[in-house]
Amino acid sequence: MIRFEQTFMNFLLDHQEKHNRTYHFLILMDALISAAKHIEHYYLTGALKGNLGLAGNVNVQGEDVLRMDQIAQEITVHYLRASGRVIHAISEESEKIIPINTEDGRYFVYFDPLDGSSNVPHGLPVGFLFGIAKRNLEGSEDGHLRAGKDYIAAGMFVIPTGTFTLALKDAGTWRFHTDETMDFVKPTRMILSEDAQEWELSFNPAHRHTYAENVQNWIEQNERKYVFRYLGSLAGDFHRILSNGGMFMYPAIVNDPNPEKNRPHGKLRLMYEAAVVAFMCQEAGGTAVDETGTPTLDLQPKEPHQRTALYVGSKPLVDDIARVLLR
Ligand code: FDP
Repeated sequence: MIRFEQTFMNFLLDHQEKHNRTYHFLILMDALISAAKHIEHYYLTGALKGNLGLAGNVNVQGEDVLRMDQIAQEITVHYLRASGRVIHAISEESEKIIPINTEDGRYFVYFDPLDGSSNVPHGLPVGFLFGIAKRNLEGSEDGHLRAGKDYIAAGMFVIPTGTFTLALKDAGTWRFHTDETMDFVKPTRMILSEDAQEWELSFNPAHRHTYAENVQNWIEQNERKYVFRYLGSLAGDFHRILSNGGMFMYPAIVNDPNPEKNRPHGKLRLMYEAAVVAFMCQEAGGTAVDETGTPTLDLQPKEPHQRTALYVGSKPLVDDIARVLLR
């Protein structure tokens, strides 16, 4: 007998019916999945086609734009537009908010179509991260800058591993794998491990002496208790934390010998990186805070590309470092 797994679309249909929801969200998710598959295909064959090199211009954060970033951006905007369900989108690759279907759209989408750019020239894992908020259907709407606690869903594709993780508000974080037909199948509920022996710590050790002193001290006192892993791609590193528990952190950089390199507000982008993983983490039983110990999901963005420091993972670990940060 052939064993068939439940497909993502059947899973989502069940979810929507159970909660008496519309089909619009399914159409949006179908668009995001089509985009991710399209990007994954380009990424897998990119080295061959010369798509993984530098494109020669810079993005809004002043970083080199890889051709693959531009391709991923174009693909995603195409599918979001075709879905007809999106009002505005905010993307790492576009300085301005991208108007899509401003009259009839239902959702705001915040995304980074290719996160972890240092992995791109090597064809190693990168992420496609997204958060979704819903239009306020009654009254006026000014909501394109939503805090993470107002997202209805957030997820990530780790490209090119064929994995997809989606968190649904108050309904858990679920992981799917690609089957032989390239469908995402086999929903597996992700709950952060409570077994501290499995926990991992993830941060860029090259920066550790540039962190605030209280953070450096915390690392010194705690690092030997856990396994250390760092891939340099938020989606990939967080993927491991969701499976094994522990904590990913990208603290504020405040003690760089070259003060120009300091990043007192952190490096990661709030709307399409930090809030996305914080949302997935919360639905899996974990939590996330910024450099002041404030929950990441409570941070109200003031501008689309706002940065934040991030500590995300198992609740006891994040709570422990939050106590130090609050001092
Ligand atoms: P990258 O700059 O390589 O695109 O979004 C930023 C991000 O990647 C994250 O994916 C990753 O966790 C982090 O930055 C890596 O930064 P460092 O190179 O400073 O470690």
